[in-house]
Amino acid sequence: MKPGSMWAAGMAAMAMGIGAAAAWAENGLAVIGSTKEPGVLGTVTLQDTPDGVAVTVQLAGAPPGQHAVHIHQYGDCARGGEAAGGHFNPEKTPHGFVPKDGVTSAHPGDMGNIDVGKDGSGSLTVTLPGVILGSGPFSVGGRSIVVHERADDFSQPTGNAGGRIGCGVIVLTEPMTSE
Ligand SMILES: [Cu+2]
Repeated sequence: MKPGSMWAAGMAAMAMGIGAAAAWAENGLAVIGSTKEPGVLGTVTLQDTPDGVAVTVQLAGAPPGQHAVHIHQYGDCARGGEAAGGHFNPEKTPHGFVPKDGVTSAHPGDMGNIDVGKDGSGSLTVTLPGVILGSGPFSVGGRSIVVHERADDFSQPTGNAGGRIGCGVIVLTEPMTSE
């Protein structure tokens, strides 16, 4: 959708009396499951904001240390997470850290690392600028979130983060409203 038509859609929604933000600002959830048993469990909440997709990752049962978290191409966690394919990379950009590099110089789901403590739990809060859940070239709804065995060192092509220990598909959820 071109910026102009996005604006028009927003105005049309407002005219219909639907909350302007709720009309196209989607919410999402990914439930992270382990690729091995026993293993990592977690939830990822996602929300469209004017600044991009706001992401909160919460993990338990993970090996202590840093683990890369990325959005991968396909919404399929079969075969130990391999069915998720490679990094979602619509513009064939280098690997990076999208909060700093933007979608012109990083993959849209390059969200860096989560810090996991000795108790196996950790959280990561990050906003992915230029990314959207709903629709458009940088839309991530229906793709997957992969947690890797090692830290992302931001090297090419995918950050040298090793195997896939956790995976979850991003589904769109009912908007949270105050009504
Ligand atoms: Cu990855």
